[in-house]
Amino acid sequence: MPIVGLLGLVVIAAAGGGIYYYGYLHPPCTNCSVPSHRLYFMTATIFEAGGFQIVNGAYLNQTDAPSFNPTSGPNLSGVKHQNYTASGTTINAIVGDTVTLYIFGVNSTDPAQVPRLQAHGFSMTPYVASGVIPLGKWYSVTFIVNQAGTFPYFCTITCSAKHYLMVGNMVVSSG
Ligand SMILES: [Cu+2]
Repeated sequence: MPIVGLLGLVVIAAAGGGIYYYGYLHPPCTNCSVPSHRLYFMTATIFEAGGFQIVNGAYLNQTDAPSFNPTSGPNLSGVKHQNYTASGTTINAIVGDTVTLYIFGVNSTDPAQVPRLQAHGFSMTPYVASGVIPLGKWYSVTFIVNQAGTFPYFCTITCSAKHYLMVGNMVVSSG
């Protein structure tokens, strides 16, 4: 791969004789044939109320990740990113991608939710051993995918009678 493919340079302004460059770690990804940093926005609630749901996806077009805190979630204001439609439960990526998941824990009103539930869990071998998604708050994790294949993820906390169905997949292609 030519070096410019790894470090895309965009001339932002040449006013006044000065030339300014903005360096991307990767070029902005429009069809994603090169590794990118993907953001996935998800919700987690008991299976009877929807289970894991992907709300949206985005390519991050800057080096720094959005600021994040568990109460307000990711802050995308001023962050260079490109949204793309993502839904269902399948996280898509290609080998070399950095993937950041933002998952909000939804406190279900469905009586199937076990009493006094505090959180859902998140595990996806080999990338996430044991995450905790508190109800009413955000959980985030970032990892780099380094092999093609299908990687199941699942909730690790017994949250309803159909807890075992609270699952999804990450499908990684070789690019
Ligand atoms: Cu759960």
